[in-house]
Amino acid sequence: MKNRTVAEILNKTADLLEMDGTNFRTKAYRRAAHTVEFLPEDIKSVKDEGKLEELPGIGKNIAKKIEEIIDTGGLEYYEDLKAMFPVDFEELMSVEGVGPKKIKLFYDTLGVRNLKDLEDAARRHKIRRLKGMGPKTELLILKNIQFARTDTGRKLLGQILPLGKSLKEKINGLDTVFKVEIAGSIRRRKETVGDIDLLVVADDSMDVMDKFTEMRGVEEIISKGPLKSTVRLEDGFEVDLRVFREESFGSALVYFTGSKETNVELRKIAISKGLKLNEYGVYRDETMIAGKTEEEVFRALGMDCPEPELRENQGEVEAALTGKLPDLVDYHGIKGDLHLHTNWSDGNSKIDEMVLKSVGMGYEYMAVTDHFRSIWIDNGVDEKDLKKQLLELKAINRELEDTGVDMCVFSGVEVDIDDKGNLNLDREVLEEMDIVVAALHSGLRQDKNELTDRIVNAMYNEYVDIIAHPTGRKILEKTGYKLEFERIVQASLDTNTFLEVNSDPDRLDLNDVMIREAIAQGCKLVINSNSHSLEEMDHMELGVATARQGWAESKDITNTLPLKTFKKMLNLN
Ligand code: DGT
Ligand code: CA
Ligand code: CA
Repeated sequence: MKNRTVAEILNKTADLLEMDGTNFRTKAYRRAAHTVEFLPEDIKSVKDEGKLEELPGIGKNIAKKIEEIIDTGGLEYYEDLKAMFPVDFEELMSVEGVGPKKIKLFYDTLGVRNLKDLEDAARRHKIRRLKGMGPKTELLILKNIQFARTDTGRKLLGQILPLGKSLKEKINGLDTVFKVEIAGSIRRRKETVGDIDLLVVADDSMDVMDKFTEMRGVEEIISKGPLKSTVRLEDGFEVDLRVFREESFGSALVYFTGSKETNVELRKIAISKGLKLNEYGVYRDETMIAGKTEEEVFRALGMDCPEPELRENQGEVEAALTGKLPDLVDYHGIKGDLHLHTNWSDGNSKIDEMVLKSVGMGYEYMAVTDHFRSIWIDNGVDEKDLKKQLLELKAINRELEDTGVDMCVFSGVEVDIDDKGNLNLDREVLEEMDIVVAALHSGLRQDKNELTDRIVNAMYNEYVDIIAHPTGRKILEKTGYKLEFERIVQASLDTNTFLEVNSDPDRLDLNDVMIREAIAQGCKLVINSNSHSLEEMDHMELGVATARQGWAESKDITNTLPLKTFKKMLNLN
């Protein structure tokens, strides 16, 4: 047995002891764990020589425990402690900032047993009401939960959505298939996805299952039956495919779109109306009264049909019952991408290629916002480049006008916010730019207050229009920097600076929770792709999905405005 494994069990024992407050015993186990972990020789040979007690911090009692671990691979004392608290301790401990004491508090007061419970409690604002907690801790916990999910085999939505869509197309191409839809977390557009769920209506379900399980890219057939099959793809990703009769397709969609939590609420409503709801339909007594379409199912329950992005049991059920669902921003509602990098800086496409792509995407405008050179961005543009670029943009706009193409290309730049909150670019240059995007790229180890000050300071710069990727998070990689988000929101309102929803699949920043909070305060946002290539411009839909998850409507998103209104809003001419 490795020293590290022994140390780990000792540390976990210390964690459990710490739930009841740090006492000398906790400290003793921690010290012992440390000694074992950093011991140059093999702990087993020390034990065999009978010299455990000679090690620093290891007394008779802990020496016995170490012997037990080495001999049996486990520790009864640890198991006993674990049994006292029926919580998924390791899962909860994996959330940065959540330690034994908080776990005990959450369990005692809110009954939190696992990550899902913790997420629910935080989303329902139950954490902020606890002693010693507040809205900020709550928000931080939510952020860190996403991060903690790194090891759970979840993948980025941006990675899986294209795969899901191509599977859907493939299956749709089968002769015996009438209908196919993506369900599950992908349909809800959750930022990370556990597996792909597909629902099918088909003539001959066994034929569909044969073709599905024999598809190229399938590495392993996990299960195969006439109604449900599961396969693992070569990249390790699992796909569930289920076949339903057409009359049940709507209720199957409702059920397998989830979320589980929303389903629970829906079933309660069905029961309260004397109905039964399952994946096959809505029933009164034994008679099926709805099931073919989702709308029909929701109507039978006396409610409007919430968009899939809303189905996280975050108030959408009540809104659907009272006719108060939001009119979510449309996937085709974006009129222009305001954060684009070209080959003038670190992008790999030319301006005119990005212009063509924007036209193809149905935009009315776009902004070229190359990085301004700084110590952090050495392949950025400098003042001279920007002056030259302005001339090129003028020429491009003239040409677009001459050829009757309705596209306006705004000039712009993405500037660093330095460690004092200033921009490293002269006023005269900023003044020339239509769109100034500012962001933090460095000095991120400052404390929350300082980081917030820097962003707020940049917002008060009269030329700054947009704060890009405001929290700096990378999904599955790192939580964002710590910010006082209420102050950012307030400054956004006071200065009319837009917070960005960045569509980069790794970022999706702001996230759904912050979007909802910001728009509730009246903030205006923009959704940008932050592209460095033509392909990345297609990421816009991920940003829109995130905004929809944050209940954003068209009125909340400034770049849904048509060109004329948009220009007026930004004082551009
Ligand atoms: P994922 O795959 O972890 O990203 O998340 P989902 O939501 O896609 O979850 P998944 O694939 O386990 O199941 C798909 C949907 O099926 C889920 O959103 C709701 C429904 N569902 C699955 N199991 C249950 C269950 O035990 N109870 C209820 N009410 N619904 C379930
Ligand atoms: Ca799923
Ligand atoms: Ca599934």
